[in-house]
Amino acid sequence: MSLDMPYPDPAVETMEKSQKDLSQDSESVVIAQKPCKSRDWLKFAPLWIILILVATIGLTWYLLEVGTTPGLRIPKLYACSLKIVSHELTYDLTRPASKAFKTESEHLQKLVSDLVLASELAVFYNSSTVYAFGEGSLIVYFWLSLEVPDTHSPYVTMNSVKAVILNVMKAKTSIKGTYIFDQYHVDPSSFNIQEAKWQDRQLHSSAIGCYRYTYVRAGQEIYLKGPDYLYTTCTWHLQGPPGHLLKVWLKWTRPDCRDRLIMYDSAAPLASALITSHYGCTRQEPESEVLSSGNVMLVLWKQGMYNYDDPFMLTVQPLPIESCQHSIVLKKTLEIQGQLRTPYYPSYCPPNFNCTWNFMVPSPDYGIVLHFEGYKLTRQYTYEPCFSGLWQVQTKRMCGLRLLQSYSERIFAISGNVTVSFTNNKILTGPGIQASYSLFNLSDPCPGEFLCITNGLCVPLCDGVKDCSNELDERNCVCPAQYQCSESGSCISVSQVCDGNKDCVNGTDEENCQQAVPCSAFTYKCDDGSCVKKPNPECDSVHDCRDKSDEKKCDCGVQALENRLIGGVTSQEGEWPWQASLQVQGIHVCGGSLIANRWILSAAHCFHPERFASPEIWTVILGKIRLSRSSQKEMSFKVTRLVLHPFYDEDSHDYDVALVLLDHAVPLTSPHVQPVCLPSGTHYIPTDSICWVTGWGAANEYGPSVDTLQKVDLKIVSQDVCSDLYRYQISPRMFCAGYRDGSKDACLGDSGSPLVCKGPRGRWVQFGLVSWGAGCGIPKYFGVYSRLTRLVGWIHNVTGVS
Ligand SMILES: *[C@@H]1O[C@H](CO)[C@@H](O)[C@H](O)[C@H]1NC(C)=O
Ligand SMILES: *[C@@H]1O[C@H](CO)[C@@H](O)[C@H](O)[C@H]1NC(C)=O
Ligand SMILES: *[C@@H]1O[C@H](CO)[C@@H](O)[C@H](O)[C@H]1NC(C)=O
Ligand SMILES: *[C@@H]1O[C@H](CO)[C@@H](O)[C@H](O)[C@H]1NC(C)=O
Ligand SMILES: *[C@@H]1O[C@H](CO)[C@@H](O)[C@H](O)[C@H]1NC(C)=O
Ligand SMILES: *[C@@H]1O[C@H](CO)[C@@H](O)[C@H](O)[C@H]1NC(C)=O
Ligand SMILES: [Ca+2]
Ligand SMILES: [Ca+2]
Ligand SMILES: [Ca+2]
Repeated sequence: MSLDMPYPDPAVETMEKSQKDLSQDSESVVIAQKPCKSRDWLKFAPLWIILILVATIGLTWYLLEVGTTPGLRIPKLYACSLKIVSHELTYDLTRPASKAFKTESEHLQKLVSDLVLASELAVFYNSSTVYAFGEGSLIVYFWLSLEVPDTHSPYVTMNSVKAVILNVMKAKTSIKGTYIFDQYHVDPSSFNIQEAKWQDRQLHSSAIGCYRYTYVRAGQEIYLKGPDYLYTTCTWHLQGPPGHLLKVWLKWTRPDCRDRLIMYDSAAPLASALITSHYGCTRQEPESEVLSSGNVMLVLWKQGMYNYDDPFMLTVQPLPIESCQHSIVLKKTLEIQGQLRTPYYPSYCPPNFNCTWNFMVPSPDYGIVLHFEGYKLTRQYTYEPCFSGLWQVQTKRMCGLRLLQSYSERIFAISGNVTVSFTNNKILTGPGIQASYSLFNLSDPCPGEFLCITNGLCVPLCDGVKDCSNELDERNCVCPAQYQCSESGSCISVSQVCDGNKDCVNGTDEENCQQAVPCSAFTYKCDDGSCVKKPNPECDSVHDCRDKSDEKKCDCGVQALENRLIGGVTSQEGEWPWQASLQVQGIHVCGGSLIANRWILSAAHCFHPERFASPEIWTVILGKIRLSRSSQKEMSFKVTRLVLHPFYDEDSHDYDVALVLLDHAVPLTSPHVQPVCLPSGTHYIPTDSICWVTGWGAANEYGPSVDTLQKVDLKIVSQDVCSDLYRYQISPRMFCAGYRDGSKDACLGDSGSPLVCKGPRGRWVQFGLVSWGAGCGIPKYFGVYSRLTRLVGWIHNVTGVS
């Protein structure tokens, strides 16, 4: 299609040609003056001899200076800008096709060529081409093209070119400090030069037909008009006031497009100035805010599918460049005291910036912990460049790295004044970075827990789950996943603690059951932060916490059928009142569970395929037993929001949990629709406990579902056995359940369906949800479930319910 053709600019072409002629003239200025008519040569003998002499000297100089192999010439291209203080930007100058643009470009190209030709670079000069104008008072943007013999190429660098041209301007400045050429007064200090590639220039000219210039004043936010669909490429040249950077807000508005938006920290699409490139309509980042380092930015659009509507919204806003130097005086507390943030967080990191934080530590007993989500620091051993920022913590240099995990950097203070700095030398950036900071007790960094040295996090010690990647939290445990009697050192089951029977020799397992004790892997944390020794003290009608918080929020996990055990595999009405059917176009796709009056818990992988990612397509049905038939007890809901765990990893299935927000609150008046209980983070379920999984058995949307809600009892498998079977695929966020011989169909429950265990007083607690597994009924292969005790923190944070 002809629309794809690069925009032909006759002005630019002729200018380039004339500049080339000009440059050739200058290179061969001596040789070109050879006499034209040979028979007249005697007449001009003295002049001729002089000319020969001059030519010889010139040629010698040329060979010595320019190189012995004049054949190989390296093209060099720069994107430059200059500020013309004597002129103002006019509307016509923002339109490359206008006559004014053409006239002004020709004058200014002459200005540039004169500058270069008056410098040591004269022999290398090829052309200069004005490509844009900007405000302030008139900024001219131009390409400078040189051709340098390969022997000289290493010496002609961006910095040397800049210095040489600045010298010419400075040598000829007026009293006012400007360089004057005809009627133009140039501010030499404004000279800006960036390395460019030939492809950058081609890309730029391919978009020139759909070029828009926008100036945005301080305090203003401008909505940028969408692209012109007659073209396949458009550019927005954005400019703000000096001393400001630009923030571009981008929101993709359609589910189906493949448009691309590329942002540059320059006025031309220079690969070396690329800030970020966004593919359209992926749900990973429906909305983002991108910052430039200065007051110029270029946004380039490339068409995906043909659209009648804009698939995105764009605004631009200038923000004052803020200094990122902070002094923080820390208080004597172990609580979180604040956040370190990149400028204008949660905007993207600006290109080329640095931040410094000076912490005053109140006493040498403390260290500082910086806690990151989805980002970690790794030691920089050599001085290789860092791709996501360089950190300096006291004397240690570290590179930032984005990953789907949490991480804490623990700083052992050398003095009371700890300096942390962050530098982003790259142009290519990503989402802004923040870390919370707090103090930790140097002699007891993780009270009741284990300090995992590989990620700086405190993890449960000797609870049977290898939380730390070096597994040291489960090494050398005297009583792994058990309780150790203090008097004899012998091990008893955790469920025997505070159960009324003396199981340790002297009965220490029954002591201090009503008092606050140091926290550990199976103690329960009350709302006031104190810990009680009794495992799973919630909702057993005994006040175990001083603040009685263990007996609050007990309206959950109650079956409609009073503790009546029903045989078989088909469920009865009201047996699992939290069970949800998540449907798309009337077809059951995944299971879920009601956990609060507007929230359904399910698996992240249910929503991961692109076509299942938007909330609008989903319907949630509660109180359902038979898929084929609706009953009066059923309630149906639309979905307003899907929240996948931010660390969910499609390949490893790690963090396979999602929350579904219903369009209205569930009326909890019917015993057939009731929420299930969520476990506490230290909820204890012994290995070999029998728990239940429910569901309609659809393995995927095409897989067969059974009509009536099924139930199956399964054994909880120890984490070691599970890991042995699946090798390294089992993370601390997973556990196995099933039978060694595969006798029971462990894949009966559908993805996202709950695995529930019976707690005290017949209350059901959801311990897991169906995630993945090697296959159904295969001997020795268990089903793998998401371990909710490791995920409830996130669930509470998102739902605001605790
Ligand atoms: C020099 O300029 C001409 C056009 O004027 C262009 O065709 C040629 O490729 C340029 N050479 C380099 C190395 O940029
Ligand atoms: C940090 O940034 C400031 C300006 O924001 C600059 O003056 C300073 O030189 C930078 N320091 C480093 C170490 O890059
Ligand atoms: C802490 O140290 C930094 C540099 O190491 C220094 O700039 C700052 O003034 C110091 N602050 C105090 C309060 O001593
Ligand atoms: C640090 O922990 C030790 C050992 O638990 C304790 O004795 C000390 O009081 C704690 N110090 C602070 C400042 O909290
Ligand atoms: C356990 O009780 C016995 C007798 O009551 C006593 O002799 C022994 O010292 C006690 N052991 C501990 C560790 O308290
Ligand atoms: C929950 O939010 C709190 C406060 O914002 C934060 O400290 C904590 O790390 C979050 N927990 C999880 C699991 O996201
Ligand atoms: Ca552990
Ligand atoms: Ca006991
Ligand atoms: Ca209790």
